[in-house]
Amino acid sequence: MNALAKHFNKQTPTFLQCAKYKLNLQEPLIMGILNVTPDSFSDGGQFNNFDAAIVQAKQMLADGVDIIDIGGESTRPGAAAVSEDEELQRVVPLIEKLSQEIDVPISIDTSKATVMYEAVQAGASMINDVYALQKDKALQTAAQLKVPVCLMHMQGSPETMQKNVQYKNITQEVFDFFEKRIEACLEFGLNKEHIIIDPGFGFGKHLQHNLELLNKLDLFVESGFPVLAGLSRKSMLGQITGKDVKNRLAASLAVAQIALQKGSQIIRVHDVAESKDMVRVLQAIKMASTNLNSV
Ligand code: PT1
Repeated sequence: MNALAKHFNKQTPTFLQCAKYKLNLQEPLIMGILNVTPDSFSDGGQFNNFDAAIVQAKQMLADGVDIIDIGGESTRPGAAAVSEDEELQRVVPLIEKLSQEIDVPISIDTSKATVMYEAVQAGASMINDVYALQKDKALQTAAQLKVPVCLMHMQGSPETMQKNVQYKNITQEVFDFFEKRIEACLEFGLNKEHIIIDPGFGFGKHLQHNLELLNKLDLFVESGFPVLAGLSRKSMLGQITGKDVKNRLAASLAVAQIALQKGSQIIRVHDVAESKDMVRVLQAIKMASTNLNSV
């Protein structure tokens, strides 16, 4: 089953080095979502304004965020692509300002090589790519930038991905995809310790696919690559609960907790304060169980 066997790290690395920031992979990391797209799926573009984005980032920091993920192109189902210039204008000034003002790594959520490059020059220290570096020059650029990269699985493209969803064996296919992408990354000289994998919940997947991937997340963790899970407010939670996007906090916490219990190291969330409390509770329970074992 484990098609990633070839690339197995004996153990998941202990740290993730994001430029000057060293993140501890032994405890759950919270990646806070900062969208600067006017059509962002769950905040309705509330934070497309520069100053509001700074305020939101500072709030996330106060709430205990570990990484801030900045995206200038929406990738929710049905979203249209934006031009490179537009994306650059949305993210670069914000990253410049934030990286000076707050002491937390910034991740750039983009698939465009130029945006990756400019974002890292502006102060970002991680790349989050829903196309897993498959777009033009993305592999070369990421290798040159020497920052961690999250490789996400997607079937199709955001605009049409929910229209023709097809898998024979979703878990196997997502595994095979990672194997190929990791191989390509290593060929281009990316550091193995800079690779993070993400099954891409909601990206060309039906509810049953998303649930299978969540149930099998521990298999991905066993590959030895850190696993990121992005489930926050997604439509799969709406399908289960019947709630609209504004009322999916409890459902989001439930799935984020499952992802962490299955060993995933990073959760990508909108609600940082609430997620942080959930993480604190999990950590307290884990500590109590290790203490018990040692008596
Ligand atoms: C994700 C992710 C992402 N999700 C990573 N980056 C989005 N690494 C953007 C829905 O079904 O999971 N991992 N960047 C947002 N994309 C979606 C997809 C938003 C599906 C909503 C849905 O509602």
